[in-house]
Amino acid sequence: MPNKPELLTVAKLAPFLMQPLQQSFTVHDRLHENAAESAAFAAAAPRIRAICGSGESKVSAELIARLPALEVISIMGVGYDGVDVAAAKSRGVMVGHTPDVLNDDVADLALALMLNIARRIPQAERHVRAGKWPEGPMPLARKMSGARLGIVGMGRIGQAIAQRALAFGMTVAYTARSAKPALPFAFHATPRELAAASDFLVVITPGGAATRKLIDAEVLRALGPEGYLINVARGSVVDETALIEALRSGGIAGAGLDVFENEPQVPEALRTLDNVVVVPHIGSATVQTRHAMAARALANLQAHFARQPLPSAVPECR
Ligand code: 8YV
Repeated sequence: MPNKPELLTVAKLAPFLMQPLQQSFTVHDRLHENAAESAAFAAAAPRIRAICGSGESKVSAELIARLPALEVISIMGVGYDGVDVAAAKSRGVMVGHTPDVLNDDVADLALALMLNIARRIPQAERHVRAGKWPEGPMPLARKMSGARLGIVGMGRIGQAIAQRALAFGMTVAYTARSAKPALPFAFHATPRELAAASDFLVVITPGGAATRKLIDAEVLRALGPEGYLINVARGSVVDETALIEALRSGGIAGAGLDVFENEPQVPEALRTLDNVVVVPHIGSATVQTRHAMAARALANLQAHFARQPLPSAVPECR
């Protein structure tokens, strides 16, 4: 089909998104990243009308400026902190994302990390696999049920985490940009105050400039030697250097981390300290959820090229 709109991908996309994209678009797969193909990118750039990427993708003002025909950016992820939305908006470029369909998975992983770090499940598993059980039992772990949970960011995923925590008999409190009086949970004005009142502090706030290093040395000090930090948001929200220091010195009890400042690089300390559980940004990584996210990312593009509003435009573009 000669008239398919041209689309640039800015992430390695799963085949179940790439295949339908290729049916409707002429796809330039990460052509902008490849220095050897810079002439090919320069030639295609004036015709590129759409971008598709993942939650971690960078779509800078510079890239947007290089694409004069760009109309729409579709992110397969709820987070779009890598997209310069202001630059897109100033050019009238729409930005879409994929909220809601991943709430359950990310909330499930938050609880899984809490249980894993508190009950020391990875350590216990290594103990058995290494044949050490006959040498003696594991040290006693930390009970999670009934403990105090603090949630940083009380959006859709934060509320899904709260719901699950209630089933564990936990008391739930939160901090957010503003209090949500309809929710039956205590509001704290700052992460520091929330941390001081929490046994588990779960971070699930959007990334970006507004939340950069929101969880700093002071917040970790308030969480204290009995407290656990869980991050299922963005690595940028936590001061990783301060976190490593707190984990090394016993300033906090432990951490469960799905996200990191410089993915896929994980600092050696976080890979080797015993009071840390690390997983490679798998919050939404189930077959069911990733398929649902791909369908939403595709629906945003299809709606745009059918001259319809995006079914899930980011709030700034609604
Ligand atoms: C994925 C995410 O890592 O939704 C987000 O914001 O970070 C994740 O679900 C990714 O974007 C999948 O494409």
